[in-house]
Amino acid sequence: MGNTSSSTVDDLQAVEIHHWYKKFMTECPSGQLTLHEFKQFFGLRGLSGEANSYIEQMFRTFDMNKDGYIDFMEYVAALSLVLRGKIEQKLRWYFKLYDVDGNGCIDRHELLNIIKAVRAINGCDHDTTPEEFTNRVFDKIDVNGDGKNQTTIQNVRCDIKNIQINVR
Ligand SMILES: [Ca+2]
Ligand SMILES: [Ca+2]
Repeated sequence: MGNTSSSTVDDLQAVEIHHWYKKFMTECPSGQLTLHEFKQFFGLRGLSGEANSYIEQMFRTFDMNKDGYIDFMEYVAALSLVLRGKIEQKLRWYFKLYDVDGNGCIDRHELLNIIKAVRAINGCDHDTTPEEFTNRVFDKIDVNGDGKNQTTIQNVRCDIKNIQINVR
């Protein structure tokens, strides 16, 4: 009954997951991605120190059970978050990614490092220096202007979309 009317969205996702699974198993036959393989997977070589630590931080946020590997389930969870996640979920993820020392606040220094890293990876020219850009973003998100040079997830919430677009 009604089994011929499967939803297009689900079909698409199944096809997509299959595609990603094939890619994953080709690049990583063991089914567990190490940090080194993770970098290869995304074609990242010869990164600067800042870019490297950004990638390592990203790896840690994907490795949800903290065993030092990204397995297929973690990989799919990460992909679906990046590709389809709701803004709130993405926000939490980005926040975790940016909050390198995990103290629940993003300070200016953490933000600067991320911006330097993203620029190093993207490798294109920008009108502003990373420092100028960081200050501009930070002044915008530090809405309570408490001068602590750090921001919490509440402050970032309203503006994360903007930041993502700008950083790219
Ligand atoms: Ca893991
Ligand atoms: Ca922090």
